[in-house]
Amino acid sequence: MTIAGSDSSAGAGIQADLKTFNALDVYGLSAVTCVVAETPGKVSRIESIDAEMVRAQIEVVAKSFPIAAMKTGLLCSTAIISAVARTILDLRFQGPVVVDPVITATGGDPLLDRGAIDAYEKELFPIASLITPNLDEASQLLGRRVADRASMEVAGKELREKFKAAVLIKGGHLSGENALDLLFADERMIEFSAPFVRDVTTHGTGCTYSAAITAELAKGAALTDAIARAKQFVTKCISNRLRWSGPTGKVDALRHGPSD
Ligand code: PXL
Repeated sequence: MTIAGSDSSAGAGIQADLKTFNALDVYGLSAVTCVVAETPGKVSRIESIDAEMVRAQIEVVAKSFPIAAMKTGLLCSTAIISAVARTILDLRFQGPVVVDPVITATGGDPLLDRGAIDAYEKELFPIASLITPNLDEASQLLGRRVADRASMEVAGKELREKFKAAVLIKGGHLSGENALDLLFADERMIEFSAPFVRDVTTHGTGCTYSAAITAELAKGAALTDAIARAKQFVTKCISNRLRWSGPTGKVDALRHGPSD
């Protein structure tokens, strides 16, 4: 199940999550938190769904379906973050919960207010199995710049200890030729690396990556296997990207194709 926002351009958000679930052969359920009117580089408007309505979507599907794993994406407001955390607790959900702390869009537009970060830290991270910040999100969570491998290592350990969850820090194109991510779990640090694909507008990679991890966990994979497979999947979605020439120039989208 994904609990996330709707992206009208369909490369990120619940659309990316559901396409990813489908490509990886798991049935996707969804609870919508907000509706975002946007194109890949620019958010033009966001409207939040009432927090009680978010709770209602999660509760009603949990009554009928055996949910194997959950992920959260854009939660939009402090009230929704709290409602999602409380609902998951009230359901006594026992499966993996992947929290992708979406704070800004790929184009840099803010998607969350500052108070919301507190709600993440106090309510949602403590019930997460895995938290997946990118460099920007890790910097905002720690209040200092996380921008190289050394600072990723310190940040990952600190976040893991603070929230008692596994933490995957996504380094993006930090290391030049490779996209490097570091997992901090069970007192260990594990590297995941894949060739960095250039010249693609990569809107939605974070959503796709965390959705793919969630799908693999739902199928029963161990955390490190789930991340390794998800990274391969997201790299493939980027290399196989779609491209059109639209009214305002070129527009790219991830191809959430089948895994092989
Ligand atoms: O990529 C972050 C993101 C997540 N969720 C929704 C979005 C975006 C980015 O634009 O629209 C719904």
